[in-house]
This record gives sequence, structure tokens and C-alpha cells, in this order.
Amino acid sequence: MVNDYSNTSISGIAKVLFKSKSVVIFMHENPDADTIGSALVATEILKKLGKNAYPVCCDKIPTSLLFMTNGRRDYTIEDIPNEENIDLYMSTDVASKNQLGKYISYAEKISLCIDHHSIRDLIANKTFVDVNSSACTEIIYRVWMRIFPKVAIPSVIASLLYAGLAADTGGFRYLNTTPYTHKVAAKLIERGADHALICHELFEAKSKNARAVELYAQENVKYLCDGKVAYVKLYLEDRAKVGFEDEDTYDVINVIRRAEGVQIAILARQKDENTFKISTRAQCDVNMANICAELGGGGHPGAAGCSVKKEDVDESVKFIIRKCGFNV
Ligand SMILES: [Mn+2]
Repeated sequence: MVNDYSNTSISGIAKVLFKSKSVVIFMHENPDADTIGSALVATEILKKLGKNAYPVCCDKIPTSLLFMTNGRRDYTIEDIPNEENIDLYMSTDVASKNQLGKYISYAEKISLCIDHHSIRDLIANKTFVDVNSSACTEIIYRVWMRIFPKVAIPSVIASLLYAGLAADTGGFRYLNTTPYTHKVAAKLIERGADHALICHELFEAKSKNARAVELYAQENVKYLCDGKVAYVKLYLEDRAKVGFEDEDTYDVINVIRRAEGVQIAILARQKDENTFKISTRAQCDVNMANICAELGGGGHPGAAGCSVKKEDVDESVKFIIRKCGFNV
């Protein structure tokens, strides 16, 4: 696959890290295991090189992923001591400026992007985008191996990298899983990655609230277009009624897409008074990243999303369904 955005290499990334002294590493909004694992391991690489490094996220770490952060919820810019000394702003797994959330004004300052999303509007002076990497942590693994070829990866680092791989491949089930993904995963298990615990936390353990919203979604899902499209909409009011927080909805899209015959799954969930977040999954030959990009979003061919204004949500969902080739 052609990759138009990359203008540097793994060794180019290493050079930038060597030159820096004090670094901020941005994760994307609604952080997932891949952006968290990537940013935390990049932080450890930098600290091992004697640098100051601060992972940052505009949103809190969701409860389901606190196992990755030793329970730490907040990674705010405001907590960084001596921000004036920062000489490198970088990002991991961030495709668009909007994904910086309340830190969007920092987009201009980011001079190193490490990512695996093809559709993007966040392009830095040094950008490394490998769309063939199943996860951003697969790239960060290569950075570690480049900088510390003879240092055995500590088990904590191995677990963080493994969590990114497992999450972004849906437990090594999605099409983006490659032989190399499995090779990296094998190395990480050799290095002590806690793979069974990670997969349990990512794919099995569910809070009661998450189970509640998934059951609610299952009861309210609409199967459109002869059952090929599964669609559910969650309003702000539903949170109090059903008993869940926004972060509990991360697996709803996967619950509704499992029904036999579903090719496209769409979840529209209200974020605040004015905004809906639309998440999509495609199990057929369409490129959801391109479609969502037309609505200002992005993602991967099989899993993408966008944010839209409240009044535009119904039209946006219809737009997506039509772009997938269905009549609605
Ligand atoms: Mn990712």
C-alpha cells in the first residue's frame, strides 16, 4: 500500500528522540490500548535515554484500561513541570488534529508523528506512518529494537506493547493482523508480556455499566437494508436511564455487528448537548476511513468514525449507509 505521508524512518525517529531533552507525547482522545501503550513505551524509551518525557491525553484513561497505567487516570499538560523547557512535542496513534481534543492548539507544535492510520490531517515535520502495521505499538516496538538492540525488553514494556497489538487486531482476529504482528507478539510473550491477563482485561472483563449499555443497545438496535446494516443511537438521557458513562460504550459497536448478515455497523452516541460521535465497522469491501473522512473523521478501512453536530446526525448516518452502497 502506498504511504504518502511518511518522510522519515525508524532510524529517523531514533535521531529525533536522541536530539530531544524534554518531550511531550500526545495520545488521541477517547484513549485506547494502542495509543496508551505507544505513548507510555515512548516515554520509557526517552527516560532510559536520560530525557524528560511526559505522556499527555485530553481525556481521562477509561476504567477498563487502568490496568495499563497502574490506576493513573489523568495525563494532563497542566501537570507538566516547566513546560517552557519542552523541546519536542510528538504524537502516537493520532491521525487528526481533532483527536487532540482540548489540546488541539498543540497540533502546530507537534514535530514528530508516529502512526498507522492512512487518512490524516495531522502531518508533522517528521511523520512516520506505516499503514501495514497492525498497531502503533508494532512501530514503537521497532523503535525500541533500533535504539536498544541489545537490551531485553522489560516485561512491563512488553505488556504495554502487547496490549496495543491485541486491542487493534481485536485479539489477532482482524484483517490487519499479519505474520509480523504474530512475530512481534511472540517476542513480547518471550519477554514476559502478561498476554492472558491482557486479553482478559481487553476482551472479557466488563463493568456492570458496560454490560448494561450493551444489553440496552442490543434491545434497541435497528437492522436496516435487509439486515445488512446494524444501527443504534444512544442519547445523553440514556446514560442516567440505563446507568452508564460514555467510556462504557467502547464495545457496543462490536456487540451489534455480530448478528448474522450484518455488513455495516454504526453507533451514534451523544457526547454532549451539541455533538454526536459516530463509530462504524465494515465487514465488506468498503473503505470506512475514506467515508468518515468526508465527514471530518478518519480511522481504518474496517473501523472508522467521526464527530457531527446533533442536528446533522441522522443525515450523516444516512450518508454513510448510502456511501456503502445501500439504499436508505
Ligand atoms: Mn492504533
